[in-house]
Amino acid sequence: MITVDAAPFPYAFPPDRVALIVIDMQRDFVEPGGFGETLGNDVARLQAILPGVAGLLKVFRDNGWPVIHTREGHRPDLSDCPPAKRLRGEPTLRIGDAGPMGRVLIHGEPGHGIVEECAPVDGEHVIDKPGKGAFYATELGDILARHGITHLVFAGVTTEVCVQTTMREANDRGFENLLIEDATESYFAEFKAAAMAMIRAQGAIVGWTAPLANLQAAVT
Ligand code: TIU
Repeated sequence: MITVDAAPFPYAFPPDRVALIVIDMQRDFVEPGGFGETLGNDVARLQAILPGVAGLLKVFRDNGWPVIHTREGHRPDLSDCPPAKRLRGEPTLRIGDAGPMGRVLIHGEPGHGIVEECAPVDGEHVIDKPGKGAFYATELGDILARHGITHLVFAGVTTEVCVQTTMREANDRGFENLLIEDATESYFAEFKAAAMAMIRAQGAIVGWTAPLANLQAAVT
């Protein structure tokens, strides 16, 4: 077992049963002109974690541990996008509308792609998901079972939406979850802090959190 100094108490994982899940590091969330900005958010906040996510990817790649990337998005005909999702609120552009990075949150459009700093490499899984959680309507559960994974390390955006939803889905499926604090971000500083507090409250009710440096120290 490898033990990481984490909150609310140390996180131990078997190195042959751990995988990294990087949630939705897409141009649509991180760059101006995409889905995140259409919802009224300042996307610049999210760019601060690019070195953290890259550093975390390096830890997993150097050790040969599985890496899974997710992308939130929909088919070009929107058949997998519930009207309730597309019509909610008053965004400047709706899902499927043409924007500066192509059609918003649609498979294959420039905005749907993962940012260069976190781009998948050969052998890594890329999961396309229509929802906020990465288990809903995807092959993620099957992939993890095939690899014999029991422990999941999480990164990506946004902390309280797709990251927290996926961690809760994973927790209910029996996975032990660690969120890397400087490899996740929200459009709202207070929501990131609250989500991390909720995850580790009540004796790690959803999982653990730790800075990247603590994981790096544990694996060297
Ligand atoms: N809006 C927001 O904070 N997030 C999302 O819509 N998706 C993800 O978190 N990926």
